[in-house]
Amino acid sequence: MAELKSIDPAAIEMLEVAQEAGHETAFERAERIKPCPIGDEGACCKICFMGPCRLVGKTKVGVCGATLATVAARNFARMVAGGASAHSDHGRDLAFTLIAVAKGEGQGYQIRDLAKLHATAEHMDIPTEGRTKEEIALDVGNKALEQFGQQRGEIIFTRRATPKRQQLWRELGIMPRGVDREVVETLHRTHEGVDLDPENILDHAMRTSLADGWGGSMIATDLSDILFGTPAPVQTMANLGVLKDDEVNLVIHGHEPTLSEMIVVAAQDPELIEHAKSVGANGINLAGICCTSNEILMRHGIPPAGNFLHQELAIVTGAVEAMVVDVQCIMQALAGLTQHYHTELITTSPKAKIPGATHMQFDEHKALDSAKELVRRAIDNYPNRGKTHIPSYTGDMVAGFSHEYLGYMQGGYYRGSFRPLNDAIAAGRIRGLAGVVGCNNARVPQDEGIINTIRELIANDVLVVVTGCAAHASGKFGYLGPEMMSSAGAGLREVCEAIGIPPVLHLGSCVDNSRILTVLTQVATEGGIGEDIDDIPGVGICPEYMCEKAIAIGTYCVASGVYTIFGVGSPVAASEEVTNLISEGWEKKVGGKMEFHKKWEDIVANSLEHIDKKRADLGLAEYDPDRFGQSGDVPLEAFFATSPEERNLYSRKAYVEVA
Ligand code: BF8
Repeated sequence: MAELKSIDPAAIEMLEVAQEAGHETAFERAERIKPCPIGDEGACCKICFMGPCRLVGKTKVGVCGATLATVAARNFARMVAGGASAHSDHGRDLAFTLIAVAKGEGQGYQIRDLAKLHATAEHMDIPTEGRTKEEIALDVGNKALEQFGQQRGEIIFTRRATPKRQQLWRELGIMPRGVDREVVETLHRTHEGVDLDPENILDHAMRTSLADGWGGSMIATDLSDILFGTPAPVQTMANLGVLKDDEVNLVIHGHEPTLSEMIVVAAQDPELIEHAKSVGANGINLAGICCTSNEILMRHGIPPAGNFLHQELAIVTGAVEAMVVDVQCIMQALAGLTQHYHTELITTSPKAKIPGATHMQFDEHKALDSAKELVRRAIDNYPNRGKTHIPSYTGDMVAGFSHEYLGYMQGGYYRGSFRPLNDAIAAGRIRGLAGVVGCNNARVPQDEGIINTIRELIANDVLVVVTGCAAHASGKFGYLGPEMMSSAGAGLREVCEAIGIPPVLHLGSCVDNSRILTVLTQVATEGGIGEDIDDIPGVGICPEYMCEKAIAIGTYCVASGVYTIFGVGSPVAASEEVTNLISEGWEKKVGGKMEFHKKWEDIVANSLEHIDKKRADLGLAEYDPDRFGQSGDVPLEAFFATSPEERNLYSRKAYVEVA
């Protein structure tokens, strides 16, 4: 039974443990609670109190006369606003942290990446010559903050897009002005009785999403790099097996790197390590869940205990002394579940409290003190540990591929560029590019869509970049290790071997999808495979999306020119008009389109078809899997000889063999 819920053997094992203990998890709740079929497809309008109106059957309009398309478009736009708010508020908090550090008020923090500070300042027209790093950082922090409240003009990082794309956004009237302004305007337009034209609503949804991708998220990424360092490759392991039976396990869960960075520092404090030993533990073991995990993984190699659907399973191991959470993707169920274990659930953000959890508010001005207190608390809880069950599964992985590092690895310090990548795509060694990103969703088997999509893509010579929970899945299944070259097509494998990279590259957390925008723009700017993002043979894929943030990311990818495919099912399926507006309609406007395909096989087929079409449009050589090398052919023959059903399970078999 549990096997159908996840393809991850660690999850399957822990679900059985939870079941034996009589504890329900999201996996069972998703089975028990069927989705509301009306809301599921975008046909429920609960914007005013004459409703909620369910636009099904003969009911074609709501009490106010709103059509199904208007309702579905409004619901969609509100999802984008919700997602954009989450990413952008995260970016805003980093601006506050940078300002505090620049003023000497950010205890424990420092400006780690001077080169990135200078590069960011340059992008913001902030002078650097003859100024201290604190002076520059203060200006960068303040300029970043301005992007949120700006009322007119253009969000500053949109100038990083190609000139052609910037011009297109201006012509379409979707160039974002300020982050907060676009989000507020979405809420206004979608209030009862305001914007009732589905197309106009969806245009503004694009504008709002651009304020996220090229605004809030990009600010979050850049300022994190300045404060904590721009990632470079690190080696570690992923999955619940990273928890340790003989050490204090502190799991950090959520999204913002400010607190987790300090916890990494605190966990190395000799006094605290001694304290851990004094309570009988052999040390302090940090692990992560969700995107906070990605942040400290990318910069310090802290191992991820898993992705979104692992948060409850980590508690069920009985081996977690404290789960420290900040914001986003934190299940309320953790509070109830921790009652059955010694684990202390600790909330740290004033924005995110959970009844039943301990609240220890994090103050960035006393960051190190706060972090030490949290680590001490976890240590003090170690003697309360009862029986544990840690599954032995881990996947070896390499993470830390910032866009700066991608340039560096292709040409070295002096000649860093995207030319080798463009040449490989033009020659057909690499068929195309794919970003596989996003969540787990308890409504579909965990990791199945992500892993099978990635496996098929690399086998077909598509270079894959991953972020968010899709990156965790890739790590768990060994896809982020160089060994996976043997599963790549011959051409892709040649490139990976030449550069020394796995065929799947971990680019970071979900706000780091902004790195993908930067990479694609650099590829377009390098030349040879088009002038803009929509010319590039590439796709964006979110196989197991779960939340509004994913929809916001998908929308800014589309508005930036990317064909973006989601799995699970469409939140606007009830309206054919909206379905067409966000696919063919958006493609005509911005070159990217959004589609939803429930089966990963369809996601792969559509992706490859699109990549080949873009190759043909560019006049590039037709993709031929046999043109390059012989390496990689043997395992692939076996792989392609299997039926799609067998391939569905192939990843897991391979994983179990590796494990
Ligand atoms: O921001 S991928 S489940 S953890 S929302 Fe959440 Fe989705 Fe995971 Fe990261 Ni992104």
